[in-house]
Amino acid sequence: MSRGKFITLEGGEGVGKTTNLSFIKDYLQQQAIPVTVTREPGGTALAEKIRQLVLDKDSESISDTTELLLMFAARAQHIQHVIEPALAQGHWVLCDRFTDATYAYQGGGRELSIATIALLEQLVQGELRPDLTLLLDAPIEIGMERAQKRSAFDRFEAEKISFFTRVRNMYLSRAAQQPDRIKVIQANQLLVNVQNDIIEVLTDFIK
Ligand code: T5A
Repeated sequence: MSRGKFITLEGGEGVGKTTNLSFIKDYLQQQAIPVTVTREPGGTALAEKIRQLVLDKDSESISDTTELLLMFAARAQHIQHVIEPALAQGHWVLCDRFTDATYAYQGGGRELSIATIALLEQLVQGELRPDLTLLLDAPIEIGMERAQKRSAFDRFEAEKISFFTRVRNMYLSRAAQQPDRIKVIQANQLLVNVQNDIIEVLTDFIK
């Protein structure tokens, strides 16, 4: 059995990752591809507990380094228990955020060392990297407006616009550096148009 492909969805707050995740799952399944859908931080019982800790805005203040290590602790658990077994079984893994989010939020947003993130990436992931990343990109105000309508802000969503500007810039600069893997999708359009753009990228990838 051949190993599955690893696809990640990335982008700022409220750009439509969760909405498009189920759309992509349905599309892949229509192509008779077995899919495992998951998310970060999270994806296992322990990693979901870590997610609650890092998203809770009423907890004690979390240092930037603690936040970074918690993201990779959750990821180590997720890779071992969900991602690697699914890929080995031939499933395509569709993941709502992965390590590009760490580069964007902890590297860009919190301005932590990129070299340190790269070191942790190597330690936790070994050779594992996404085969394809869909980066949903929209002006920050659009995403925040959508996120605000959906639910109360979590600890990240309560950050300032300057933080999200650094996050977005880091995502876009990674996409510019790795154009073969990271495909930018304009998320500031009608959902049907966003999904047409996604299908175009996926069709090309499946070929
Ligand atoms: N994080 C995560 C790190 O700091 N480091 C890391 O390493 C990782 C992995 C996780 C948080 O953790 C941080 C980043 C995050 O702050 P999350 O829940 O994954 O949080 O991320 P959020 O961005 O908060 O997820 P959201 O659910 O808010 O945003 P989505 O999933 O991008 O947006 P979605 O699909 O829920 O859509 C939001 C609303 O917009 C509507 C939807 O119907 C929904 O109501 N919508 C549209 N409306 C109009 N036109 C369109 N094209 C639309 N698309 C969606």
